[in-house]
Amino acid sequence: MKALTTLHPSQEQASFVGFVSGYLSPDSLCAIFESENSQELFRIAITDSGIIRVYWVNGDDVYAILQQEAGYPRTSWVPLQLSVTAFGWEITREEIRITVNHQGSFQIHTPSGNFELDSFLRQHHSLRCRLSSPASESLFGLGEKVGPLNKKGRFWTQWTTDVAPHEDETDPLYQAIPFALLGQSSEFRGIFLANSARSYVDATDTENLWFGVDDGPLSLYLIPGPQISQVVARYSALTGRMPLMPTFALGFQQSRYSYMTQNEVVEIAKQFRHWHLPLDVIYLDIDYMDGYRIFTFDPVRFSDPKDMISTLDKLGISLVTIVDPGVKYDENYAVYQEGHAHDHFISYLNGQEFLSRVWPGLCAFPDFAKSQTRQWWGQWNARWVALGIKGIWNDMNEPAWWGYTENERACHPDEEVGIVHRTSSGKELPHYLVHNLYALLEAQATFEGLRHASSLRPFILSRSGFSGIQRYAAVWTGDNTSSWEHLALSIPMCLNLGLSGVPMVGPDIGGFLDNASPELFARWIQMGVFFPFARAHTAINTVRHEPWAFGEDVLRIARRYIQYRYRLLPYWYTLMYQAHIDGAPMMRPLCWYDPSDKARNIDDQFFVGEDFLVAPILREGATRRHVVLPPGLWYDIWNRQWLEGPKEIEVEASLEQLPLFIRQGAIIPLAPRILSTQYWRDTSPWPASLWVLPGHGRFDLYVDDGRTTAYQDGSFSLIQFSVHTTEDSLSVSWQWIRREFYRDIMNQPVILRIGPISGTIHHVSLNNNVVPSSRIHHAILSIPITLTSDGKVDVIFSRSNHH
Ligand code: MIG
Repeated sequence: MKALTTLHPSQEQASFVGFVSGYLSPDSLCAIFESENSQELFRIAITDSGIIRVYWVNGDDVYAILQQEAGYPRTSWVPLQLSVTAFGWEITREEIRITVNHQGSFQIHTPSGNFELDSFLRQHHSLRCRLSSPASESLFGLGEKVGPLNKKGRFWTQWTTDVAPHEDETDPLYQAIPFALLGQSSEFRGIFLANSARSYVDATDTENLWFGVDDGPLSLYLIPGPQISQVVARYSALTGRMPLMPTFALGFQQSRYSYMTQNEVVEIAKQFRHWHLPLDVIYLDIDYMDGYRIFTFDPVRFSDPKDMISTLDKLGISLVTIVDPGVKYDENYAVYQEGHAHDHFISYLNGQEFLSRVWPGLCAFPDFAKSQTRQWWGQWNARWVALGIKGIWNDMNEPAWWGYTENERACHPDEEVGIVHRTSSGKELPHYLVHNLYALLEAQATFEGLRHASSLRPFILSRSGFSGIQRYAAVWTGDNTSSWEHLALSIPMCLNLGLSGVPMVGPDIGGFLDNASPELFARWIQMGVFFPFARAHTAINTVRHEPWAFGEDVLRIARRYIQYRYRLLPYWYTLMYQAHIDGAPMMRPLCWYDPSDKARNIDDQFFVGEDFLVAPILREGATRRHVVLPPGLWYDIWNRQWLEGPKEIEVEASLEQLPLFIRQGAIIPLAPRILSTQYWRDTSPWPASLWVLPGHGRFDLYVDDGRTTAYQDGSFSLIQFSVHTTEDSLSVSWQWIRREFYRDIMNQPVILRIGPISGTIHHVSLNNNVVPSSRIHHAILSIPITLTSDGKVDVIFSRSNHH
């Protein structure tokens, strides 16, 4: 068996002795370097969006095949100009200049970021190179990692692994996203290491980063900024952006390992309604199945799933079931029979089917590298969803396998080299080269199967993934612990996932392992409703995590915050649209707006969109905390006061209170009071109201049908709202930017709530209609307006006093 080694600085072997020759292909420069014992081929190319690719081929070009299979959006490459300079060869394309020197180093200058790469080294099959990065730069991204927001100072591995994070130590975890975002003040740049074998970013030397792969090509995409948002936009254009999910994905979700009977599930649903708790989704964990056979229900405990599903539907609750990739090795089981008969499973090189234990006992594993297998899997999922199930939860997809017998230890990367995948063209790929792609390809298979079967948007939740997982799935961060450390850890983890192109993320609210205390659960749910994906979940044999499980006080707190989440759903939905359009995460670090040294290291506060600054309580017993207010004017929702940043303050926060600040000039669309996203469409306009905070600001509200893919054909609307405030006047205006979908918002009054209005404001106008001064006497001014079908806007002054 081949040893997979990771180069260590002390083991440096061959380095390049000189540049030999180069030639231009239509879209790239091929440079040939001479190393001690071989010639090495590099390709350099530039995309039309200004991303530079440095590609060092190692052996077979398997990765090209993989990228096709993984279906990244196509990038077009632009022709280069080549000229010889005194020092080496220089490639240019408009303002981008790349200098390749004799020692095999690259200097790349772009108007929005520079890269210096050198020390291209090889040992056996592993390749590495060095990027210079001043110690003062921060390192973000890298997907799902423990530790603080800034990832400098440590060695990070990308190898999808089923392991629960232990405090601040465990690496790697479930996701492998080899994307680094580097920079400081107003200069950020990104590097995507496009390789699905084990790879690493070594940031232990703070002046340099090493990028390395165990096998396959060293394929680096250098992504200029200069702003964080621009790097993320470019990176997400390269690896794909999230489609819109059904609105229930933004609702509150409840899970447990496991709800054991359908009566229990229905009971949980009724309890939510009994306690007036909004809820959109209930999850079925592995015990719903018949002997852990996927795509089956236990015939006794879940004897009438259709009845259960229709009861849930009536309560506005969607059912999502777990689907693990392991197919039980059982010759009387249809999924296994079909998979076996049609060669859908991973096998050894000699063709023998690979079997390993997971929950069902011995299992075979679909080979998602093959398009026929993806289609087959997609069809099983589509048939399953046709029962009325609303989404698929993919767990154990690193993939997790526990060995052949009880005594055998779990597989180690080194032991996975004997297993091969086969692409549709019949090409054999050793598993270790594609390991990190398993969950991505599974999600792709599921997504495409569901898309094919219906015009409803698929909902998939995945534990594992690789760069691009956002195109198919939301991600939860796996088996965290019910501890204060893990509560705090989930902020930088989810922020960095967002910066790594994955906007729809969240942890298990309350923590998975161990028992949450009432106080921890209250603090967690307060914070958790401000994460893009908000689901409470907990492990077998732990205290329950339904909101009423911790007594009345916690129930009241949970209800209040879940309700708040639901009021903000139109805001969240517009954020999801922004993520879809330009890759912007919904949950953002402070440095997204303020790249100062100070803000770059803050990871116990975060933004939701541009307007909400959340500063959760993260310590046991704490009823106050330190808050860093960024530049600007902030409205403290508890004290109802305006605070001016930049400034550091201490705030009080009883168990009921989550410190929350709203930006001046924010325009926040609000939903009516609803218990499920399934309800509002039929009963009230969307949004029901807009809260306008005095100041200067703009918000482009996005509206569509919330559940089908019609938006992809242009069936959506955008309405631009803006507010402008002077010492004594305030004006709000709005206009349609696009009006292709309006059923829910047209001709129904929407309440504008403007305020708090200071005493100095005497003139208020709405789309140039002056509000009679007799009406401007409330701290919050409420005025119903209608957005009419002809695209104009009417202000209704005749209806009075909505407070
Ligand atoms: O080996 O399906 O992370 O959310 O409840 C554990 C049972 C398997 C791990 C998932 C967790 C889920 C659990 N699963």
